Amino acid sequence: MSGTRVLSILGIVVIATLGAAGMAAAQPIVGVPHEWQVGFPASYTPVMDRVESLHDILLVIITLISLFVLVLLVYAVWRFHAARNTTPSTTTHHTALEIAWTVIPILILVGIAIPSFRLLYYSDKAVAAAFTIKVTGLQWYWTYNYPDHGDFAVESRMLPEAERLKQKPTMPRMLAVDEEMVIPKGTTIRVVGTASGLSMHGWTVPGFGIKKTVIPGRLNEGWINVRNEGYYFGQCSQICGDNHSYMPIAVRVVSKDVFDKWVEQKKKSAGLMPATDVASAPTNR
Ligand SMILES: [Cu+2]
Repeated sequence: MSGTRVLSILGIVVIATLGAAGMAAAQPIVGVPHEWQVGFPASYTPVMDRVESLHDILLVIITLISLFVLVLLVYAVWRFHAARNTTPSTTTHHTALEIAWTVIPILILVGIAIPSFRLLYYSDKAVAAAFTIKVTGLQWYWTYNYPDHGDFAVESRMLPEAERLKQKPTMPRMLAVDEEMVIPKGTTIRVVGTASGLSMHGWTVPGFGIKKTVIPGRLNEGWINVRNEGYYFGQCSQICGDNHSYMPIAVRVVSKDVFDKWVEQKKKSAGLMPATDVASAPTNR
């Protein structure tokens, strides 16, 4: 093999390694709407998996009911047309039929309610959560507190278009924020939400299957466990006021190592000792 050939192969290897390292450092943009998208966004959490399965079951049930009603209507129009049915029936009551059309829909609704309530309670409370994040909706931005990591806070505001182009041009317009909520992948995280001020807000990330209305003076709970690293986006889903449409939700999911490093850095810049935990955190806050 000639010297130049070896050099060029080496060059390719170096470039490929650097490229891979660069890609590993930045998370891909995953949870965003796509053009011509129909139906649900892709699912990234166990809760959203179940939301999609429930939707699939319901779609079958409502399709069968709609087809059944359509067939009945078409049959009635054809069978009881004035020309075909010159002497109409004088029957006004049919007890068995009336019981059937009351009881069968009740059974269908109960059949739908059972998986629906099961899902509601599955998404409601985190089982064995690794830690908690407190989400606060303000007019008009979000703060994320990490009470199990010394209670530092992250303020998350939408980047105006000029700033986005300057700082984060690859991020989607109207969804990019100055600081994302950062979480580790594959970890169950309890999300408790409240609002400050007079407005309610809605902390909603469609791909996570979470939509928590956050209310001043109350704490609402949900949980997330995101499988893969990346950027995921959502929007406030309560009509909360003037700048309702300018308070996007951006979540950066990273590896556990990167998350730990990020936490250390946040603690330092918040003036917390690196070893601060819940037990030794200052109590005068
Ligand atoms: Cu809002």
